[in-house]
This record gives sequence, C-alpha cells and structure tokens, in this order.
Amino acid sequence: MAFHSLSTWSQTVLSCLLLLAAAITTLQEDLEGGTKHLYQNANSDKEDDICVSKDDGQCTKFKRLLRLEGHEVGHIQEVEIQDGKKHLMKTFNMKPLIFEIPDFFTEEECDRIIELAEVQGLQSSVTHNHDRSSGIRLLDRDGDRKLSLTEMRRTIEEGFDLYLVEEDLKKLYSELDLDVNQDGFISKDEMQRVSVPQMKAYLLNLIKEKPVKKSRMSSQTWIYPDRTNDPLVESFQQRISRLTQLPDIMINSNSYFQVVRYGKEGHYNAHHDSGDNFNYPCCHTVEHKKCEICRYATIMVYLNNVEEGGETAFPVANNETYDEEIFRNSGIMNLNQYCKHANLKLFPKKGTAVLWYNHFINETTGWMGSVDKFTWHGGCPVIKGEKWIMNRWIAASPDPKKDLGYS
Ligand SMILES: [Ca+2]
Ligand SMILES: [Ca+2]
Repeated sequence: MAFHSLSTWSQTVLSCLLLLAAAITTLQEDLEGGTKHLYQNANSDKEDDICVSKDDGQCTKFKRLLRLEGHEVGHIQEVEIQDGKKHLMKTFNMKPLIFEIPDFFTEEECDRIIELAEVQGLQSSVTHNHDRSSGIRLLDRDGDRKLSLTEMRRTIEEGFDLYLVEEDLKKLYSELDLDVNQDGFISKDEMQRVSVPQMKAYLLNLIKEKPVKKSRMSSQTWIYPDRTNDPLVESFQQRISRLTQLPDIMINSNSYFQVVRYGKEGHYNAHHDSGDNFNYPCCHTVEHKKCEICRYATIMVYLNNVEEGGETAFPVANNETYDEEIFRNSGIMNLNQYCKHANLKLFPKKGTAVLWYNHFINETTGWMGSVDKFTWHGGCPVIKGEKWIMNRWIAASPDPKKDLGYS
C-alpha cells in the first residue's frame, strides 16, 4: 500500500488507511370555574401572521408555528386534551423546554398500545451499518498527525456506530498490536503496520458479540393509524392535536408512531431527533431517498414502569458552556456507560407523556428554525425489567408552504 507523505495529511483525515468515506453516516379560554389558562400561547400576539401563497398567488394567512410557553421549571398548566377530562402539564425543564403530562394514557391504554405492537411484531433496532466495502476514515481532529484514544474512539463511533470505552480501545490496540510503543497514540509509522481488513473484522465481530456497545439496543415497530382501526389510536391523534395546538394538517400528515421495547441493558445513546443541515428536502415533503428527517416536536409516552434504570437523559440540558465538539469528545453521549453524568433525567412512569421541541421558531418566517442543541437525549440502560415507550414526532420543514399543503 502506498502511503501519503506527511504533508498531505489533512487536518481532519489521517489518510494512510483506505480513504473511502465510511458510510457514517389557546385554547385561551379560561377553565370553567377554575384557573386560569389552558395554555399561555407564547405567540398569541402574533396570530395569523404568516402569508402562504397558493398557486393562484392568493395569500392565505396562517398562525405562526406554535411553541407552548414553559414559564419556569415546575410551572403547571391545566390542559384539556380529552373532552371533559383535565390533565396537568408540568414544565420539567426550560433549556431545552420539556413538558411532562402525567396520565396522558391510562394504564389500560398503555397496555393496549403494547398489545398492538406485540401483535404486529417488533424488530431489532438497526442503526447505520458499516459498509463492508468501504475503508476506515480516521479522524485526526486536532491535526497533530497521530490518533489519540479520543480520536480513535470517535473514528469507531462514527464509522461503525460502536461506542467503546478506553478499556475496549486498549484491548483493540493490544490484540491488533497497533500501539507498538504503547504511548497511547497511533502514529503514522504505527498506522502503516495496520491491516485495514483485520481491524474491520475485529470491529464487525465486536458488534456481533457485544451489541450492547452499539448506539442503540432495542426493538420496535411502527403503527399507522390509517391501517389500525383502533379508537385509541384515533384518540391519540386528537390528544396530540389538543396538546400541541399545531395545525391538523401537520398532525394528520405524518401520523404514524413508533413503539419501542428496551430489554435488559437496552439503551439509546444521546442523539438529536432532527437536524438542520437541510442539504436535502425534508422526508415528509418529498418522496425521495435523499431526504432529511425534520421533526419539529417529539412526544414520547412511557407505557410501563421500569423496575430499575431506563431513564430518559438529556446530557447537556442547562449546560451554559455547551460546545458540541467538547461534548462529543467527552464520550458522555455514550449513555450506556455514562448515564450518571447526564445533566437531566426523567424517570419512566406509566402513562406519562413528555413533550419537547427539537427546533426553535425562525422569527422571520414564523416557521421551523434551527435545532435546539440542548435536546441531545437518549435512553439510559434498563437495569432491571423492561421498558416500553411510544414515540410520535411532528414533522415540519423550514417552509410553511410545504407543511400546509400548498407546495
Ligand atoms: Ca490527533
Ligand atoms: Ca504509539
């Protein structure tokens, strides 16, 4: 194999191994006899202020995208998500904004959703799989032309969706004799000794032997309301609509939801539910393979009580000095190992729903804006028992025309 000279080493890519990119890949009415507001609509003074043009050029006015007001941690609002039934919506956190709605589902309803999922059958989680034909893209992030343990860890995380701790890396180094002088770095010379196929085989075998090291270990199924003639599923739609107060067209257009089961050691490392790279159109606005997942809000419901573990963690919540690179290098996104370091955790409680907004609102367009970086979240490992949740995302794109059906 020919190796590049030192001068060709890019800052981000240590290129002596194959350089093929790895497939990384208002209800504003008062309650009867009671308190106050159902919702404090943060945008209530800006109603009907989006003009969406139809093909004939006529302008139809819509409300700006709504983001419920949290006020402060512990603030409680009464909400009527079902006729004649009052729920409490508690502000769990402000940064990111997270609401908790206990008893969103009754115990029986939770059991019913689990039953629907079981009848349908669940499948093991598939996060991105490493393409066997590709090489390994080594990430020399600081450009010092050698790989630190952190850089090797991130190379493996991004290339193989495999989350290793220092001990695992040292084992890899030792078994493949990578770090000859044992200084904890892989130098250029040491890299030349590496057999890429051998290293790939080692990592692929590790995925097979220890799936718990993957970013996600769970099984899940998708439920489509239009294929499930179930009154509960229909009612769920209505509850989501009343809770979020988002336009029905948004609620109804992507109404499928996911039911997830985490067994012992089941977990999901920290991730964002949505992105803002918008290099491709949003998946819900096009039928195309190359698309971005655009999810304005997430509603997650706990379907059972977990005996131990299984918290929902927001590792960088309220972190005033948050920096993405520092966070990623810290390894703390590996909730399977470092859940205890997460800044904020929610404990599963059967029937409780959790709502957060993955995106802010773009003040100019009044529609979906940038990702709220503080929404990094994931599932801590289940220590005892099992954990069932359902996830429902409200899709939105940066362009209201597309979401409101005037594309
Ligand atoms: Ca380096
Ligand atoms: Ca070395």
